[in-house]
Amino acid sequence: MNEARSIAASSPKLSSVSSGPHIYFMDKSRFRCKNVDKGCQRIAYDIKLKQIFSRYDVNKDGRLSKEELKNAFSELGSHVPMFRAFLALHHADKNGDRFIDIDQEEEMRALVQYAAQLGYDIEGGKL
Ligand SMILES: [Ca+2]
Repeated sequence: MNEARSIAASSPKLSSVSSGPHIYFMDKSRFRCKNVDKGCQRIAYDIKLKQIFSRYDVNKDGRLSKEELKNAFSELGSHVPMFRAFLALHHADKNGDRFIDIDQEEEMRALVQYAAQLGYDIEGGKL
């Protein structure tokens, strides 16, 4: 009897709590998709690209070799990943050591810039 009463008393509260934030979240995400400006989307896209490239430093030496770049461009959906790796090095290897240094801002920015202008669709985030 006591248990039944406490369930009855708590269930309206539970349903209002569970539907409330859900509706709020849906509204919020619709708002976000429609109104965030392109600049913010571009920043998020660049960050994601940087994360993808960083993941491909498989030997963890802090830099991306042509082979590692090839694998990254392959994940990004390139049909010619070796060619893209070659061109990425051409664009972004500023000190000419044939690697993209992940910790070197200038090289990573140039790499991300090169990849971004190719317009890869990363998790539906094509720009
Ligand atoms: Ca370099």
